[in-house]
Formats: sequence, structure tokens, C-alpha cells
Amino acid sequence: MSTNLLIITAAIVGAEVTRKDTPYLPLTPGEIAGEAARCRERGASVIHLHVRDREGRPTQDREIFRQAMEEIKKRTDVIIQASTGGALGMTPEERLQPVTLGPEMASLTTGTVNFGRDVFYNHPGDIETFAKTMGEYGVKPEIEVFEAGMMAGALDLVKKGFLKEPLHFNFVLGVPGGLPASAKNLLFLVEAVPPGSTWTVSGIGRSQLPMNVLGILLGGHARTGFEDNIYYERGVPALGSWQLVDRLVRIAREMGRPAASPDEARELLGLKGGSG
Ligand code: KMH
Ligand code: ZN
Repeated sequence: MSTNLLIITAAIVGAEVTRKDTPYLPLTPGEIAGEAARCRERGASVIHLHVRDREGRPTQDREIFRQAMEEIKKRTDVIIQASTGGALGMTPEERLQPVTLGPEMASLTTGTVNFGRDVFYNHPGDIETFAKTMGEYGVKPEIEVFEAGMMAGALDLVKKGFLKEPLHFNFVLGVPGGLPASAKNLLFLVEAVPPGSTWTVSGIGRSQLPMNVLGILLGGHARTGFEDNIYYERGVPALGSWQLVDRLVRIAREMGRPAASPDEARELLGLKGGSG
């Protein structure tokens, strides 16, 4: 398999974006699955999944996750990566629920960070419980790094036996209160990635596309979608996360990084495949 393949993750829902921000945000399990399939058709191989309740509010409810995952699996073969970040203020127990459904992947934030005027709180004991539970359910963590200390947090989990290498990181740059989206910051993080581990990059708002392009250039992978940015260009809302995926695939192809299929991404990420 060619090693220049690019894993594109589509973060299609998120927890903070609302229908007031964009009318194109998918909310119900059916809408989410439709958007996941459109992103897959365009070249995404991983869906970073959040779900919403009937009122459109973020929830980590196991049953809603189960429905969304079932709908996605009916329509497409994409890798499902369930969020355990959920929304600010949720309890660790609430956040961990989707892991018990055995998705192929789940997100794992390895530290606490200011998040705008709020705090995305992750107690070391809870992080260990999340990592341990993912191990028990055979779920591959994607380590979400919002600030530099989270890198050390992840490596410490390896030392303590809660995580096994190779790891997979997502550098989320540009959250107000977290590490700003700059080339220098991305390079700093990339240099700390252990040999054999993989990484992807997400940029918030206007930094999404430049960070993605830089990630492609540096040999990493890229995450796009409404969770991080709802605009196609300044003042122009994207019609869906699929449109952002579509553009990234075109750019990446020109840069010699064709999009990986879900099965190719499974191989690159060391997933057993199939189940979740
Ligand atoms: N909604 C953010 C507070 C994750 O999915 O793991 C956290 C988040 C990270 O979205
Ligand atoms: Zn998320």
C-alpha cells in the first residue's frame, strides 16, 4: 500500500455549532448518516462523531449514538470515531457512554484546557479511566491535543500502561485558550510524535484550511468539517462538511497525497476493521 495516502477525517456535527450558525448542520441520526455518506463519497475515511438530542442539543446518550452509528453503517463503510469530549460541562460518565458501543475509534483528550471563556476539564484519573475503557472495548483512541502539555500527558499514559503505541494524535489548533494555529506550533508538536505513530491536524475557523494544507505537506493527515469551521471562504457558508472534504481532496491530490479509502485508513491506523 502506498504510504503517501491521506486520511481525511470529517468532523460533521461537533458540540458547539447550532442551526442558527448554519442551516446545513446535520442533527438527527438520519441526517448525520446522510452527511457521513456524502463525506465518504468525496474522500473522507473517518467520521468524528458527536450526536444531538431531539432539541438539537449536544448529548452523549448511548441510545442516540447507537442509532447514529447504525444509520451510518447502513449507508457507508467509513470508520466511526465517537467523541468522548462531548460538550463542556458534561460529566466523565456521560462522556464515556459511546465507547461501550465498541466504535472502531474514539477521541481521548489528555489534559485540561481553557476553551473560550469556559474550561474543557479532564482530570488525570478520568483520562486514565477513558483510556482503560477504550482498551477493554478494543477501541483505538485518537489523542486530542489542544495544547502542548497534552503531548506529555499522552506519553505518560503509555509509560503507565494505559495506552499502547503506535498512537494516533489529532492536533487541534486555534481554540481560544488553547495552542494557536501556527506553523511553528504544529512543527513543535509533530517533532514530539513517537516514531511509528500517526497524526492529523485540525484548525479552528479560518485556520482550518491552512493547517490542513500544512499537515498534508508535512506528511500528516487532516481533519475538516463543521465542528471546526462552517465557512467555505470568508463570509460564505459551506453547504456541508462534504464541500470542505471535496476541496481538501482536490488540493491533496495535486500535492501528491491521494485520499485513503476507509480500508486503507484502517491499515494505516492499525485497526482490526469491521466491528464498530
Ligand atoms: N466539544 C469540545 C469541548 C472531542 O470530541 O473529543 C470537545 C471535543 C473533543 O469536541
Ligand atoms: Zn469533537
